[in-house]
Order: sequence, then C-alpha cells, then structure tokens
Amino acid sequence: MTSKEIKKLITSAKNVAIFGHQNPDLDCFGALFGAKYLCEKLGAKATIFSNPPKNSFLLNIFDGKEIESEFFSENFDLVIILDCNLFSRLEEKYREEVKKINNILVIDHHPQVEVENGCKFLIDKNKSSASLIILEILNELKIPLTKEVATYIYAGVVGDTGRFLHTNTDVATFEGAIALLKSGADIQKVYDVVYRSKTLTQIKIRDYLFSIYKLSPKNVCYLVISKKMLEKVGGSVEDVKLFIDDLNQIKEFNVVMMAYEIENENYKVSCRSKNGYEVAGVAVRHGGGGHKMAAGFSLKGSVKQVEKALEKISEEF
Ligand SMILES: [Mn+2]
Repeated sequence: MTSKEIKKLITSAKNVAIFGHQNPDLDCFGALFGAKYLCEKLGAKATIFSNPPKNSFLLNIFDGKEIESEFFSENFDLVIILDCNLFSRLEEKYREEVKKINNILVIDHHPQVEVENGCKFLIDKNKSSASLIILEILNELKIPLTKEVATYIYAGVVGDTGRFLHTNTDVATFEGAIALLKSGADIQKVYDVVYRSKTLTQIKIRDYLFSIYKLSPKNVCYLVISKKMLEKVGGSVEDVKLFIDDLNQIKEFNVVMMAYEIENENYKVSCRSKNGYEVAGVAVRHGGGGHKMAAGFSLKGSVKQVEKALEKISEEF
C-alpha cells in the first residue's frame, strides 16, 4: 500500500485499534505511538493495545496512559498491526478478537514467512525499523511532528539499529534521524533511559550471564536463564534482555542464543549473530522468525532440556 492509500483507509475509519508484537520493544512502541499520531492527525480516533510489564523501561519514554489493555472488536472498524506481520506474534489475548475485524492493515519490516489472509500490507524488509516506515508515511503526507512523537519514533529507530550499530543502519536511517532531530526529538532522554540507567541488580544479572554461557565448537554461545534464577537476584526478564547485545559484542562469538523463561518451562530464545553468520533461517526452522542477524524462536522444557536443545541447534550454523 502507498501512503496515499493508507491515508484513505484511515480517514474512512472512525475507531482504529493499534497492535504490536508480544513482548514489545522500542521499535514496536515507536511504531504504535507514531501510528496513533498518524490516525489522529487524519481525523480518526485511535487506541493502542498492549500490556508491557509495569516496571518496563519503555514506560520511561512512552506515555503508559495512552495504552489500553482490554480490546473488544465491536468498538472498532480498522485494526493496524505494526512491527509484526503474523497473528501468531500478537499477544495471545488479542489474537482471536483481532481476526473478527475484516479491515486490517499490517505495517512491518520483518520478512513475511506466511501471508495472513484478507489483510492489507505495507511491508518493507529493507527498512531498519517499523518506526521509520511510520515516519516516512508522516513525511509523505506532510504531517508535521510534535517534539513528543519525534522522540517516540527516534526511540524506535535507536532500538532496532542498536544506536546505529547493526548492519540494517543505512542512509534512510540517518535521514530519518535528521528529520526527527529537526522536529525536536529529545535524544538525550532516549539515551538516558536506554543506555544510562542500568541498575546494580542488572549488572549482577550480566555478571551471572557471563558466568554460565556455553560455547559450541562453532563458537556459538548459548545460555539458559530460568525464572528461578532471576528470582534469586531479584531481576526480571526485561533485565535479561538488555544483555543479549553485550554478549554479541564478544569477538569470538559468531552467534549468541539466549533462552529466558517467560512462563513455566516456556522459553523465548533471542538470537544475534555476526562474523558472516545469520540466524533468521535457524529461527524460522524452529517456528520463530526475525531478521538476518537478529531473530528468535520458542522452546519448551526444563533448564537441562532447553540447554540440550540449544547445544543441538548450535550445530546448524
Ligand atoms: Mn522492529
């Protein structure tokens, strides 16, 4: 879909419900808040639905008061799904209710492994973030940004590029960043929250992670973090997620696979790679997805079983 077609779709709607993927990150929220602003500027009422943990760092950038939890499809005539293109990646509580609406727009930058029936799509897998796609729509429609929404979108761009570090960083990313700075994005606020706010507990968790990782013969680093362990040090899954990129900074690690327990024996595995290695294929093979060098999938079992599974998967690279 073009920006003009998207404008038409939104202006002919009255109430728009906006969703991102489960376990939202900076880009997801940047896109959600950017899309809400886009809808409102086009005259539609828009509501973001998500359930970030109460202590999530995201809420130190994004206004939690603008997020709703309970979604009833009968109140809405358009759904926009962002930073995700599969119903299976939505939070579980929304999946069936979202499908009841037959007017769904998907805006994303992840490759499409499967095409959901009946949806309209704007997918650009060359874009470094979904937030950047929203920025480009706003720019094409000549909608000026507020300082606040510029900050939100900047947070999304920074999140998915690892502060302009990952290989997805390109000319369009920097052009977007310039436009956001010109609109008054508070970049120091983003950096304070994302890069200058580690707690001592989080550092304890990082030290722990560096003490338990295993390394395969192909230099694939893998580790399993259970809820029990997190409880011992008083940390959360959010804390663990901060350090996947720290592990990926180690020169010798071609791939990092970090499994953390979301709920009873259900693990999410986050993967990162470098040195010419890719993780997307392995993630898809194990029922997940993502980008070439940043992807994820799920595993079930005890700590020992998950570790065994990762050891086996490490041979696939
Ligand atoms: Mn993203």
